[in-house]
Amino acid sequence: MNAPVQPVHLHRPYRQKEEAWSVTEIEALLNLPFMDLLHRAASVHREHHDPNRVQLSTLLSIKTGGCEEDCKYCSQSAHYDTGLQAEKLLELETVVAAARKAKDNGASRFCMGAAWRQPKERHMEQLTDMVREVKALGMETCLTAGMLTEQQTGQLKDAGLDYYNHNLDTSPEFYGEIITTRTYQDRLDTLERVRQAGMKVCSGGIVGLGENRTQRAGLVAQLANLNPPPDSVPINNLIQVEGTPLAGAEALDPFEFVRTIAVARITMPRSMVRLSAGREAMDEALQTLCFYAGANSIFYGDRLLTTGNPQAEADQTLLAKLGMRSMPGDTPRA
Ligand code: SAM
Ligand code: DTB
Ligand code: SF4
Repeated sequence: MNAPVQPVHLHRPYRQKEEAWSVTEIEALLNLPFMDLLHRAASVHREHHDPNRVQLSTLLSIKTGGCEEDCKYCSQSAHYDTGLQAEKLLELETVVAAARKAKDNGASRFCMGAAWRQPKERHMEQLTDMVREVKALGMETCLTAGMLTEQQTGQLKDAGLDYYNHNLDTSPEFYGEIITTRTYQDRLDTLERVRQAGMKVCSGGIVGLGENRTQRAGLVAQLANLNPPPDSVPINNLIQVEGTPLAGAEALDPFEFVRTIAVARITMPRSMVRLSAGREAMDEALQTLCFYAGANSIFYGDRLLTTGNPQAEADQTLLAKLGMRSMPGDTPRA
């Protein structure tokens, strides 16, 4: 009788990588048969996290639209006519009320997003007040507001900011096709300042921009080779916004999205991998595949920043069906 054929790669020990991941290695992972890739990702996930737990973050746009940057996917860029009404920075009370509601609904982290190239000096007091008051509710705090100076990271850290979100978005090679108003190095520099100030880094990317598989591997390599890798890694699937240059782009194959989650999990075993923008267009089965592939965090609440997200009740129903529970904060196993 013939012995069953065992694929060699499944028997290689899951290494605790110290050396850098190459783009070629990551692309080889992306090229694996789907079942092999998922099995490997799910195994890494179980080694480091409880696979039945998911972390819930709620987003609020605290300053909407009118952004100077030209990110081709974004509803909030002043470079494109998306019909979005620009708004000023929200009042403290409005933000705190939204955070309280998010907490009551079961979110553990409150993420505040501002459509800025970088915060101005005159905004810092309002921002730090928001961080302080949200933190006082007993929630984890996260902010995304563009590039930061060293002084600003210090101010935010002192106010109690736990996480700063600043995405690399795509690979260095493809980046220039999507954003021309700030460089990849600008983004890396902000992440370094966030880390130096002692805050946790939330950094991920966006797929479905027209990048190829090598370029998706390039994004994951950049993230995984940060030392240490980001604590949170949001993987966004492009939400096509009318009026942006990427409206009408060819949609990414859903299995390719799941593959991207899986390689993020394998290459960043201890990080929280967030199934981020684009969930509203995914059915329950596809989201479940993402969880199986190692996603263990979602944006929770009926809105992202300017676009929709699944209703909180629908998410609760899905999690209940899957026997998954929300977690109070980031609790990796090791
Ligand atoms: N202005 C800040 C910045 O870019 O650093 C923060 C807000 S920005 C909206 C945060 C991230 O959301 C982007 O880096 C991108 O990955 C994601 N994003 C923005 N628009 C999106 C869209 N239409 N579809 C999917 N993800 C999107
Ligand atoms: C991230 O990576 N995704 C979130 C959060 N960080 C700020 C934003 C998604 C935005 C989706 C488009 C919108 O709602 O405007
Ligand atoms: Fe501005 Fe952020 Fe949108 Fe880029 S992604 S246009 S920086 S709000």
